[in-house]
Amino acid sequence: MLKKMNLWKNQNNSSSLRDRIQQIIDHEVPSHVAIIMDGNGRWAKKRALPRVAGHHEGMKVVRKITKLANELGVKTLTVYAFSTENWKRPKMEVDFLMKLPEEFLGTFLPELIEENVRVEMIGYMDKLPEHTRKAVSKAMEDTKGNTGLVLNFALNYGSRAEILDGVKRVLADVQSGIMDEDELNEEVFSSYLMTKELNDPDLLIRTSGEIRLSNFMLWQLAYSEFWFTDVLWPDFNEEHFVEAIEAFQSRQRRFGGV
Ligand code: V0D
Repeated sequence: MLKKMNLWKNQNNSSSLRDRIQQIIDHEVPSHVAIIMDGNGRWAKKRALPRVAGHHEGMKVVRKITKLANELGVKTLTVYAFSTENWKRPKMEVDFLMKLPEEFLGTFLPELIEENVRVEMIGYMDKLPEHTRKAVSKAMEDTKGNTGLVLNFALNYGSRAEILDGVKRVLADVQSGIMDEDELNEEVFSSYLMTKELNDPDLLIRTSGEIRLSNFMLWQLAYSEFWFTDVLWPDFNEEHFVEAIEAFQSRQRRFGGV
């Protein structure tokens, strides 16, 4: 797998990317990596291109990073593709974004299946246009038996709404007698969230220089390592991902128990 990748060799005496990847694999790889993919609009603006050109370029980066994450042995990769706030954008931009899942899957689904990737999603799916929902549902269906990386798209996701909905469902279950109030603890509450099937992220990456969570996985990121970069998402590449994982591993070595 590794030799098929385009891993340029360094001219200087620093480790080649391939060596760094091997080093990573030999250590504790974060099981769940979450990414806030920011900076697509800024990338386009810098090039005097329409914002949607940045989104389109960003889509190709999702594919590249999925492939690398799978090869590193990451179990779950969550990518924040569309927030509940993003509806405020111009209609033509939203319409373009809503076609990206179809384009992404039309191009890459066969490769994802080939690589044993399972597609999942979190977010308020019912609010998405029918064509988007159908594409994502088909991808989930076609990959449901796969046992490699879980590629989890956060689509129309918002963390506060997720938590409130969880609270409401807990209340309903207590009122109907399905659950006793005393049974409620952190683990039980986690099972009322959209991420119930997933471990909490070990590592959060955010691109484009913003140092905030923007309503992303507020509950789930309580103990995660954070890694921020000024690199814009369309410019994010394998080396940046490797750098983030290396930073995670060196923090684990310095501060991690045992
Ligand atoms: C734009 C950068 C892939 C962030 C990445 C609907 C914003 C490119 C998907 C995708 C988006 C989603 C589900 C799926 C397959 C692919 C995607 C959206 C935006 C919003 F099953 N990229 N991508 N979805 N962008």
